[in-house]
Amino acid sequence: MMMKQNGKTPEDYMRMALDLARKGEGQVSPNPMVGCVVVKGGQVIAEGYHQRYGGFHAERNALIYCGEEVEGADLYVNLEPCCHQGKTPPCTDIIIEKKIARVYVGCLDVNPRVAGKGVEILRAHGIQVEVGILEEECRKLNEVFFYYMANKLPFVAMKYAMTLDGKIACETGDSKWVTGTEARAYVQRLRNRYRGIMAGIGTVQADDPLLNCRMKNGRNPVRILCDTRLRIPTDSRIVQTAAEIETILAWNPKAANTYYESETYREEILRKKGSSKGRPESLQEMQKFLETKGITLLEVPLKKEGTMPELDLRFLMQQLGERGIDSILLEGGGMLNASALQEHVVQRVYAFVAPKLVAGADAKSPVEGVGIPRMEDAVKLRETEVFSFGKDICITGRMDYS
Ligand code: AOF
Ligand code: ZN
Repeated sequence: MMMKQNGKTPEDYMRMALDLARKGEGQVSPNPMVGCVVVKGGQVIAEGYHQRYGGFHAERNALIYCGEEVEGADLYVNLEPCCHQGKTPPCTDIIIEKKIARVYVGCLDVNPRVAGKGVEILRAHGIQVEVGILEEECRKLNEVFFYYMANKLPFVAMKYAMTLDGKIACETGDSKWVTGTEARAYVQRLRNRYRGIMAGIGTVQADDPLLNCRMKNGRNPVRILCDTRLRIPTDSRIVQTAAEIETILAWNPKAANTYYESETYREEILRKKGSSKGRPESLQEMQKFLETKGITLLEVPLKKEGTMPELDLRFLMQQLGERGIDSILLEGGGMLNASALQEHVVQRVYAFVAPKLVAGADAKSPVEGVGIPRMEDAVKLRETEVFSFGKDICITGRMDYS
């Protein structure tokens, strides 16, 4: 497509590349979102983006059908062109082959197979390369990719919605809805963007959520539930839909065994027998039941033992990272959120705030657990931003644990 683009700066073209890159949101994980714009004589003569995991990279998508007309053109790309043979051939090859004169790079890659070598190769072939156009925006767009590449751990974003007086539900437990439709639509977009979604078993028991993505053309995140003692209701919507939506249950066999052998559990089964038939009585039966429903059981050691056992979330994150889960939207209750914060597994917060108050000392707040004693030692956010969604606002920022 030919477009008149006179009078534009490198930043303007990089912004176009970023807009193209965003079209891959939710489709490319754990690869980065990358967009590419090719400009000659003040006109955009080609463009492309990374459309899906395993597919061609942005640069190749932009250049593949170009002929001699691209000779001497400028190329804008938000991430350093790769120089390795991966699932697709190196992007540096096609840039050299098509005789591009100048390459404007948003930010360098951190993938050790690339990391500066892409730029080096282009320069060695006489191509002029400029690095750092809108660098901050480019790094931010792929914050998940950079974090996962460097740490092999999922990038976790804690998301919650609260009233102006800091409650996520009324004293009665009623919570539908704290925020309005616009804010909730944005949460659906986050569910599409993040590879996994995490909640605690308390949330499943209280709300029976689906934790899916209801955005048009959206993709369901992998559902990850922290269920130390395997207490998930067998008739919950999560269990009933596990055949269609990938579901991982993180649990601890020892804690579960103690629970299944306890009086409490026996009583619970007896009490429920009439209404909810078929709940397996033994732990082994329960494991088998969940597996036949399509749920993956992931054994995790305990961080805390006792009557309220807690999973080692750092261990869990390592396991999830190894399974290719690069990002997780944490929609936990107060306890899970507190543990995640204390174990420093959270990298970003999305706090939605609705301009209303419900009061009540017993009304739940977003992060509970044991608090930090001194205000001075509060976990702080950096690079904070505020967005409006209808009457609600969203405050977001990166955690600063230093
Ligand atoms: C992408 N899309 O547009 C660019 C990427 O798994 P592969 O073989 O497709 O290679 C992925 C790596 O390629 C990725 O980690 C990043 O370093 C580099 N650039 N990747 O998926 C793109 N330009
Ligand atoms: Zn590439």
